[in-house]
Amino acid sequence: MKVSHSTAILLCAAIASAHPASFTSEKFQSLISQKSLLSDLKAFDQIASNNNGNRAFGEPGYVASVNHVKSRLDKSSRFKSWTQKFETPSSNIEHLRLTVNGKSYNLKMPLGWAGGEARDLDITAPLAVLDWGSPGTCEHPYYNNNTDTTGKIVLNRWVNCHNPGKHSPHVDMSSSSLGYIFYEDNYEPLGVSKRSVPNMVKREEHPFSFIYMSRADGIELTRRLHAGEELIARFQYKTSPVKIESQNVIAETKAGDPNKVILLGAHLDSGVNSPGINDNASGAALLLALFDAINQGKFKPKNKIRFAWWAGGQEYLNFGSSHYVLNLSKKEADNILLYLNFDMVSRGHFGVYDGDGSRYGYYGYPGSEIIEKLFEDYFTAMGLPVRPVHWHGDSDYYSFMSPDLLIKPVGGLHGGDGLLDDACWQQTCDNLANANVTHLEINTKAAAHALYVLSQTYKEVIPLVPYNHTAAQMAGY
Ligand SMILES: *[C@@H]1O[C@H](CO)[C@@H](O)[C@H](O)[C@H]1NC(C)=O
Ligand SMILES: *[C@@H]1O[C@H](CO)[C@@H](O)[C@H](O)[C@H]1NC(C)=O
Ligand SMILES: *[C@@H]1O[C@H](CO)[C@@H](O)[C@H](O)[C@H]1NC(C)=O
Ligand SMILES: *[C@@H]1O[C@H](CO)[C@@H](O)[C@H](O)[C@H]1NC(C)=O
Ligand SMILES: CC(=O)N[C@H]1CO[C@H](CO)[C@@H](O)[C@@H]1O
Repeated sequence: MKVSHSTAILLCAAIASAHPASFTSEKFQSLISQKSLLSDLKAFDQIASNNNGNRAFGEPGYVASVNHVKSRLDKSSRFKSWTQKFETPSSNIEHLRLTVNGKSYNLKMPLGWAGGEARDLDITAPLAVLDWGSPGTCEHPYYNNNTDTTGKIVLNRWVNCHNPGKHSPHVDMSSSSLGYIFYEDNYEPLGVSKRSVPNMVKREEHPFSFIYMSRADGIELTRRLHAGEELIARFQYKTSPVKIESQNVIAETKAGDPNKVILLGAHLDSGVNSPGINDNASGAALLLALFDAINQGKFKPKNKIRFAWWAGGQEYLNFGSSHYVLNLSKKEADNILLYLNFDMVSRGHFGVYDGDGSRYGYYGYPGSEIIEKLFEDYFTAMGLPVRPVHWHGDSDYYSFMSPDLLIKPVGGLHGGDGLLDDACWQQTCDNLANANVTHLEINTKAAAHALYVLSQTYKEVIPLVPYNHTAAQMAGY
């Protein structure tokens, strides 16, 4: 951590002068109740059970989650709350089929890969397998240079390094193959989605890519190809464009300076095959517990506090938060002091975003290091081990630290990466039993402490950053 002495002194002075001695961070934290956290987690778990086992973006379980949050906020006289509706281009997958020498194989389409436009493919071509020679290692990735993939449908085994999504060998996708079907050496893909949304992958290079088959099928076909068998594959894929309607839920304190807003957010949706209790009902419940604590009226924030439950987490490219940011007026954007994000906070590590970049070299806007230190000091004082968290760009903070969107001090908590830290990540077992409410309570109290301090500070401590509207417009949402 790199925080100058002068900053630290300023921070203490600002806090001391801003709040009456009678109401302390400890008092605010004592208003956080494990009961509130547990009852919200139970509600989200029940919502998933009642809605095909998920609370995913564009699905009925998400709508029910929105309604739950709204019902929690509605009665408050201390908060103003509203929803922000928006539409996202998406596509329905009508069919996705592979037959090889007449036998059909199941394919899976990870969420986010299909794109939002109409597609209708029916391709018959020889099947080839990328020959990696000896297996690549995570430390020494290498390229496939040996297979002629021209005019072929290519089967590609990906070496899974630490967790799904992190693959070692670099696929040379510039070849003139017709498309790629993947399987992974040590895990099964997480299931098929019926819908998908546009993403950053340039699909123009190949008619299709990022479609998975099961490991067993992939191994079987690879063995046959290596044995010299000639395999003819037919790939059929049809999608039609649709628009997904969704909404963010937002609540802000009536009290506090409207020109200095502290924004806290968590994505409210789950993955497509999961109740999403740790990911990320935990973050949603953390915000609701803070809302409850403030709603008791004992705590008078100096800066305005705004909570956001975002539609569309990482799987949907943070659509909810990026829509929110791109829809802000210049004044609204300028008034945001900082953003705190909470993602997967009911188990795993006490993970604090690496605001100053001292661990991973990628840092947030000035002020982010102060937020990191606040959280770190809190956990350290409690004798709890802190783990700095990399800014992978895979959660809603991205919209608040990206030069193309909004550049604000950012921070928050995140318990760990994917399956490495949560064996139930994005799966059906990410249910109530996957959450550790004691862990969540500790994280919520840490958030209460940070919020208490930050909502009392002056702009000398956390600078107000003028928002550059031109830059945001140029991002072309
Ligand atoms: C294989 O291809 C990669 C990427 O095009 C290149 O960097 C590498 O040097 C090639 N290796 C060999 C042995 O040709
Ligand atoms: C935000 O969206 C709403 C509704 O779509 C629209 O009325 C408003 O003008 C937008 N504001 C900005 C600043 O884009
Ligand atoms: C729950 O979390 C607390 C705090 O991190 C930890 O001490 C406890 O061991 C956890 N319980 C289980 C069953 O993992
Ligand atoms: C705002 O962003 C645009 C585009 O990046 C840039 O040209 C301009 O200089 C910026 N304005 C200010 C005041 O920083
Ligand atoms: C459903 C969803 O979008 N989950 C995301 C939660 O956040 C982590 C990292 O912050 C992502 O890896 C998950 O995909």
